[in-house]
Amino acid sequence: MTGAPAHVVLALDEVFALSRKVLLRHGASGAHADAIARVITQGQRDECHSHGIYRLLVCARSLRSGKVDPRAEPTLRDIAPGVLAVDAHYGFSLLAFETGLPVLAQKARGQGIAAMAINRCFHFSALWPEAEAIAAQGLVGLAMNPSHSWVAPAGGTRGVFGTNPLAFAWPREGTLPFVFDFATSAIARGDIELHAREGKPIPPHWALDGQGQPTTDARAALAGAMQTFGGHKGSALSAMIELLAGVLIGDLTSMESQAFDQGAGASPCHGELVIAIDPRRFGGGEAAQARAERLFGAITAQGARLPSQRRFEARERSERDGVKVPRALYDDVLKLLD
Ligand code: NDP
Ligand code: PYC
Repeated sequence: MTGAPAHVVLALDEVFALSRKVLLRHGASGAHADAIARVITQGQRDECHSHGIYRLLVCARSLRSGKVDPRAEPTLRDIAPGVLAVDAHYGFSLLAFETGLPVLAQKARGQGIAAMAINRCFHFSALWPEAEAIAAQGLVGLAMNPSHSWVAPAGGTRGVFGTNPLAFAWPREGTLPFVFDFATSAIARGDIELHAREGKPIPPHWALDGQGQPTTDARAALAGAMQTFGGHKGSALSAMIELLAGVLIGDLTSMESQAFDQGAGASPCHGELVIAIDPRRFGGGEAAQARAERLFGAITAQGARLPSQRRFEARERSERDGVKVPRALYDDVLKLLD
């Protein structure tokens, strides 16, 4: 007996239109709905499943919590020749990023390097779309942010750090940039949530249960504490992100963001630090691009892959064939329109 197909296939413009409709239905302004729908479509397109269509459920929950201002208009503040702050005014982060990017790029070109602090934003998205947007301007990009204190420090058992992503992009001539973007936890929390939704076990190094023991049960992991990647190394990087994208920019750490949520279950509210570097203004000179290409060539020549290669292949496939969305997830998203 054949049942309903396990997946639905959507064209990218259908993903965008559906996302936009859900967001508008939950009160987002047109500008926020556009900025969010663009990034959710990019996530699904690149098969970044933890940050694709699934995020519509998270955004809707955040909007229903009443914590997010769905119509907030970001404002810019010029802090120094190389420093810009964008106040999201408790709206989602993506419109704030889009608003600040042209000024950040202009400052980076003028100064060689510039930093943008995004403050008071609700944050749910992957960072590679932002790193790629910086690289598309011919600039090197770095982005990082805290989240909620779900992650235990190496050697500990209780949450202190967020899943704290770190993204980097290096522009390349005539081809897609070199990009990596990873949580400093062993895996993004969104992936554990997807395992929990689908009733699938997780690898034991991802998280500890409530008794501080490694667990393969996704629900026990969500109730316990996640682990950092690479033990003490991920732990130190995660602490750095709390300091740079929390304390330094005058915004919340992951522990403070968790407290701010007061159990509402909204996306974390905190800041983000974005850095742009103009490679033409440093000492690498004309040879820099060719030398970078030699480095990438030495990686791929031995059969290793560059980070983002999987995503870029997925992108090509999705642009051609559309994206596959699990039927249960699609149905849950449609329910958001009821
Ligand atoms: P992954 O572990 O899936 O991937 C991390 C990076 O490593 C990617 O750039 C990936 O490229 C690359 N990579 C994976 N395998 C290899 C390999 N064999 N060789 C070379 N490179 C490889 O990501 P995470 O689960 O850590 O994070 C997923 C997303 O979650 C990120 O986009 C992040 O921004 C987001 N996130 C957002 C948070 C927030 O607060 N907003 C919090 C935490 C995470 P590829 O994609 O091509 O596989
Ligand atoms: O997947 O860890 C995660 C995450 C946190 C906030 C947004 N995504």
